[in-house]
This record gives sequence, C-alpha cells and structure tokens, in this order.
Amino acid sequence: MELVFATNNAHKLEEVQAIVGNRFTIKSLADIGCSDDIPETGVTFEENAKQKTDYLFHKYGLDCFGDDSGLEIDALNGEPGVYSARYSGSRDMERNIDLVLSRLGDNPGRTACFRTVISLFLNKQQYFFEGVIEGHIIHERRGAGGFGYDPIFIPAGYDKTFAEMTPEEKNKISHRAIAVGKLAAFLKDNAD
Ligand code: ITT
Repeated sequence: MELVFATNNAHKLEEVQAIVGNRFTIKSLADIGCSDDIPETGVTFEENAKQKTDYLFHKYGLDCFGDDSGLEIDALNGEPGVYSARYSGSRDMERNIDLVLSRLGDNPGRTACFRTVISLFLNKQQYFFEGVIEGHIIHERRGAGGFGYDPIFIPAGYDKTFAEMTPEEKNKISHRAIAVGKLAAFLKDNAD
C-alpha cells in the first residue's frame, strides 16, 4: 500500500522506507506534486507533526504521515528542540552544530535525547507515535555518516556517534526507528 510521507528530507525518507520495508511504498511530497511550504509553527513536535498531516489530508485526502523530530539537550533547557533544523537561524548544519557546542561550552552535563513524533492519517482517523533515544553530546564532531546533529550525539550504551554508525546500526536504535517501528506495527494490524 502507498503512504505519503510529509517531508522534504530525502535522508529521512530513505531511513523510513528501510524501516517499514517493501510492504509499503512511501511517497514523498515531490512524488505527489506538492511543493507547498507546509506550515510548521507549533511549539511541540506533536503540534508540528499534526500540522503537516492535517495540511496534506485536507488538501489531498490521502493516507499520509508526517513527523517532527529534533535534539533536546538538558543543559540547554531542551534546546534546540523544535528549532533543531534552524537553530542558528539557517539550515546550515555546520553553524547549527557550532552553536550547540558553543552554548554547551565545557559544561560537564551533556545529556540529551533525540525525539520523533509521528502523526498518521489512516482511513480519516489520526494517530500519534513517539520514539526517544537518550544519549549525550560530545565536544567535537566524529564521523561522516547520517545527517543533522549525528556527528555530536552518542547514544547511551554505545561509544560511537550516530555519524560513525552504518545506516543499519543507526536504523536499529534511532528515535525515528522506534517511532516508525510503532507506526509499522500499527499499519500491519490496521491497514489492508
Ligand atoms: P522535514 O521537516 O521536511 O521533514 P527536517 O530536516 O526539518 O525535514 P525534522 O523537522 O524532523 O526534519 O528535524 C529537524 C532537525 O532535527 C533536522 O533538520 C536535523 O537537524 C535534526 N534531526 C532530526 N532527526 C535527526 C537525526 O536522526 N539525526 C540527526 N539530526 C536529526
């Protein structure tokens, strides 16, 4: 079956398709000819995920899901949070990571988590799924894989950053994997 994923982020689409497997074909916004700038003005991940799917569902009437995710750093009172993509005022991840590292400075308290909230519209009903992975922020970037804040995040119980892991390793444990795993289990039980 086909589901539209309300994202413009090709990395996320690849990660999600790998997690849900071949039983579902995940279509991008481009695949359905949507180039709209979908509003994302909430102050929680849940509000933003809901905004994305409300928009798509009301415009196209398609089964769809959307997520909002980001990095929450305890010592920065949960920042960058919903502002993760544009923390420095731009989408430039070099600048966003630099800003996180400079705000943390030498602070020894570096615990953080990645969080994903998914909103799903299936048969006109809305559902939510959440995934969280705890870890900590290191002092310098390590690794070339992944995207976003992956080079500075080490998940609890590991000694590698997300950017030092293979996609398969990251996809087994990530916040998105946890939330998408819940979504996939739900679809298996509820979708035709
Ligand atoms: P869409 O809104 O188009 O889906 P986005 O890049 O804004 O794409 P999110 O809102 O889900 O994606 O995530 C916001 C930011 O949080 C994202 O740009 C990254 O900087 C960061 N982020 C989210 N998931 C991440 C991950 O798995 N690894 C590293 N950084 C991540």
